[in-house]
Amino acid sequence: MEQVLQAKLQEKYEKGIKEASKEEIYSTLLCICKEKMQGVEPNKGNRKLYYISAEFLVGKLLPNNLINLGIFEETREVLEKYGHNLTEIEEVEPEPSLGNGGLGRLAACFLDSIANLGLNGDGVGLNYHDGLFLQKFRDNKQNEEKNPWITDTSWLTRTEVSFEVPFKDFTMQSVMYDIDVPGYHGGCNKLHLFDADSVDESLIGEGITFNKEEIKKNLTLFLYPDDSDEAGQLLRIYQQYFMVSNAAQLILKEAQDRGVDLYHLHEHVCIQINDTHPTMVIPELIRLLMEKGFNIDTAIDVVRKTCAYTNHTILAEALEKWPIAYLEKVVPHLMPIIRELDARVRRDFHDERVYIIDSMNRVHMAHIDIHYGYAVNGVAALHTEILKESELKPFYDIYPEKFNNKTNGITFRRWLIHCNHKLAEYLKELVGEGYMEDATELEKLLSYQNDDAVLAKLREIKKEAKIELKKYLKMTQNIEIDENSIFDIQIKRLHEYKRQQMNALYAIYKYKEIKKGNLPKRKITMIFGAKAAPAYTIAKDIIHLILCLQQLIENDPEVRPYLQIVMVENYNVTKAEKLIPACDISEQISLASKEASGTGNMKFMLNGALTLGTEDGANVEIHELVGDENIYIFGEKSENVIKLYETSGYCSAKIYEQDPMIQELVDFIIGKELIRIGDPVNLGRLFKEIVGKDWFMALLDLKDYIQTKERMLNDYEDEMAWSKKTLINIAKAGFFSSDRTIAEYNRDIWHL
Ligand code: 26Q
Repeated sequence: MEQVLQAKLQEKYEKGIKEASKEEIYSTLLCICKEKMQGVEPNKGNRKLYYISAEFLVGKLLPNNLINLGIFEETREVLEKYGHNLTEIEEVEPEPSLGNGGLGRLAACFLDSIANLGLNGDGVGLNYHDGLFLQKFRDNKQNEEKNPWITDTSWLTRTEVSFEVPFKDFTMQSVMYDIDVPGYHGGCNKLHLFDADSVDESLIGEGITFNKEEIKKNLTLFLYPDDSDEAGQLLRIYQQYFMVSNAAQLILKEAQDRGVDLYHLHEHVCIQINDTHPTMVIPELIRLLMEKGFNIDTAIDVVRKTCAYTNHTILAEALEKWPIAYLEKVVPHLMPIIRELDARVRRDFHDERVYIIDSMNRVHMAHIDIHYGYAVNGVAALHTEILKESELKPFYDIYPEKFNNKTNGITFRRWLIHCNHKLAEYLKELVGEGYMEDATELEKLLSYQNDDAVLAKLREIKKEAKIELKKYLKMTQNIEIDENSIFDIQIKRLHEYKRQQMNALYAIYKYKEIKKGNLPKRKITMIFGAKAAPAYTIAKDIIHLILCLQQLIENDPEVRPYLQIVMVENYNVTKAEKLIPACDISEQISLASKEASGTGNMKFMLNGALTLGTEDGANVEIHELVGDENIYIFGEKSENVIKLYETSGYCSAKIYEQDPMIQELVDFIIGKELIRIGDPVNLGRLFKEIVGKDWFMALLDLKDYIQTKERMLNDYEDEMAWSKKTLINIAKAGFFSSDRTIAEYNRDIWHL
């Protein structure tokens, strides 16, 4: 590495390693990685997977690629020898912001595991120039700014591949960019990101505003811009069709290049549809095959045997239903096919719940996937059960054989080896290197659960991670935190169902207790990180509440020694990598039945945090693995929550009126302390929402939540017992390796 780096730096900048700047070293390392990846054999196989997704939240690529190419350690040592620090070099890389949250990050973990397992599978998506917005706090509120992440030296490689994508009134020429995805065990796949040269960044005005009608210029500017109005929704349909038309053309081209007889396409190609966002690939492929001479029956048959669908949500508002009128405006050439697909459903089934086109002339995208794909999966055991038993029951009754569960996973390369190198090395000392291949070998750790020296070492590693986070927060936000406090962390997209507002009500509870003189044994540092969708008013109000509480407590000398709230600005993958290793309490407090899986819960567990959570998503499986003793579960069970919705049996106002303690906490939102700091409009609106509606039942679980968290804080004081619990969590985390998840997808769905 030393010689290669030296030679390259000389060639590019006429500098030695010692003299080179961080930026120069970064871009040189990038070139070295790119060249190395070009030399890696692409993974091969008879059947090739295309994982189509509107989001790939890959995170920074330098450390990831150095690890997977097996040159991370070497590089670090060489840099150190010349007075540089690899962590500081990593800072130079802008994080690609190609995803919102869980779904996009899952796609990135999957690409890593697909390559790691040597499977032949590429990702296909869009190259958003400014991705998801950059979050800035001003006056205790979220502001959105553009987030240009593509710089001169970038991991993207422009290819010669280009297609014509037909819209109603015009066609657009695409260009395909590739990002290499090297496997930890050699082999290499690609992430194909489609873009268009006509896209014009100068269209962007103040913040993230732009002309939504100028499709040729705006198509790939942003990830899911505001879809609260018609123009925003139309743009989303343009983006989706652009993505899938390119994907379909690429798939057919690659198949034909391989000499595949398209009548046997399904034997050579498999398409995974990541949520409904790429659903139009089904009618588009049918259309393209018919252009090549297929009759419609055969085209449908081949496509059905090629496509599989993953569902990531049961929230009604996230299940896509596009008005026919919108599709007619953007892709009228797909409508005859969609109508035919619907007609066939109506011929075979007499249940309007499974129709593709409903009585309000809306096209249900998930229904296309289920009827015209060969597999449907949920992302955690509970989620799949809910799909089968309630949300998608009429479909399960028709096609029981299509439904299967694939519990999510995370890549241990990024979420342990990279983000918590010290822990990874120590685990290697304890259980051997085998766990890197087979993560379930972490269970060997259980034999150390009563070993005081091991438990002490785990605490030491946690403390070091807390000190690292302290330095990072000081550097990035000029915030001082106390490494001797307990770190209680909730980081995820802001959504009412995830119930950050319930956590904020806990903070109010604790504030009041401290004011009364009931002091906690140890300082609590509550950390939040969350972006709210720009048009999601209540989510932004919750951010406002948290930021106001942060300020209130910061300026109160009575409370500050015992409680601190920190809202991390612009929460993203890079920040997650710093926060997760430092965490003691992992907040997974969604309303039971609403969080399909969660994947942050897995990352925290692997890094030795204990879960404070509801019986929701993959929390249920974590609970089963670690047992009652090693997790803190509270709240209403999902079947009861589902019943409450069915019977309209929940009334937050009743709880508010009948419970003085809850009333006191909720009233604080519009009390004099906060109104002095915050905006009465935002706080008043949030107060009204919680008392008058509380659709995700925060007040229902609030008491149990507070009590359980108090018990947890108490337990933390028994160092040995707590450390033993963290060890058991790490030991049981192997199941959540995305290598396991991908092996299951391959065994049951892809058959690559
Ligand atoms: C839909 C219509 C219009 C505009 C936007 C959308 C939209 C965008 C993003 C709908 C959904 C998403 C993202 C969903 C998501 O991230 N789901 C999460 O997926 C994770 C991986 O499976 C799960 O762990 C989480 O539980 C789930 O919330």
